[in-house]
Amino acid sequence: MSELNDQWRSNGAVLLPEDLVAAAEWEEIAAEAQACAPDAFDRVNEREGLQPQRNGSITSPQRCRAHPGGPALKALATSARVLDLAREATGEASLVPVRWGLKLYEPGDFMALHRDDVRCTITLSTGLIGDLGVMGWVPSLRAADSTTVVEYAEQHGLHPDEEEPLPIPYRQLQGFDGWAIPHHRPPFEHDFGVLATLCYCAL
Ligand SMILES: O=C(O)CCC(=O)C(=O)O
Ligand SMILES: [Fe+2]
Repeated sequence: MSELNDQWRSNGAVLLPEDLVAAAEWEEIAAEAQACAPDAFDRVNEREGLQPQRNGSITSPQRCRAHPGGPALKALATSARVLDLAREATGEASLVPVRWGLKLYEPGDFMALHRDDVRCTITLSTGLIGDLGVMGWVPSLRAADSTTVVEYAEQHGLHPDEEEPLPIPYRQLQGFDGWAIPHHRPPFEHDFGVLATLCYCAL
């Protein structure tokens, strides 16, 4: 059994090796993200509270800007070396990249407690620009049904911090089980940050 798979199974989170992506490649992806910023669109959900979806995901209030990124981000998301490690970590040989994109955070932007789309067997996140700090999450609810997650939010709020947060490293890929584990982005406290997320689905 691999070390990455051990981490995945016990924590639902797996930090990919720091040297997986060269500094020059990160630089190119970050420069591309900077160039995309003026064309980013608003990503706003003003419905109150958590909204469980029929497919098992849970949407919730959020505010930020987003952009699908350009060819450098696509090259990373679809590269064999990243895919191989995502497959090793999850133990899912059929994993394929399904979508990727940028989230641009400004002061006060946030994403309340939610569960990702059902196609996100594993999500890989990294800070491209700025300090992305930590993501709040509740790994103890990994196996919980949606009603339990909604009740948890009613009790602990939309940004619960009872459990250890998950650091989102700068230019290093942090994998997590965002479909099963409820997670959230607390209100952003820095001037500007760009997060890249890559999503892989087991067919
Ligand atoms: O800002 C983050 O780190 C989390 C973003 C997130 O959960 C999402 O895009 O689904
Ligand atoms: Fe998410």
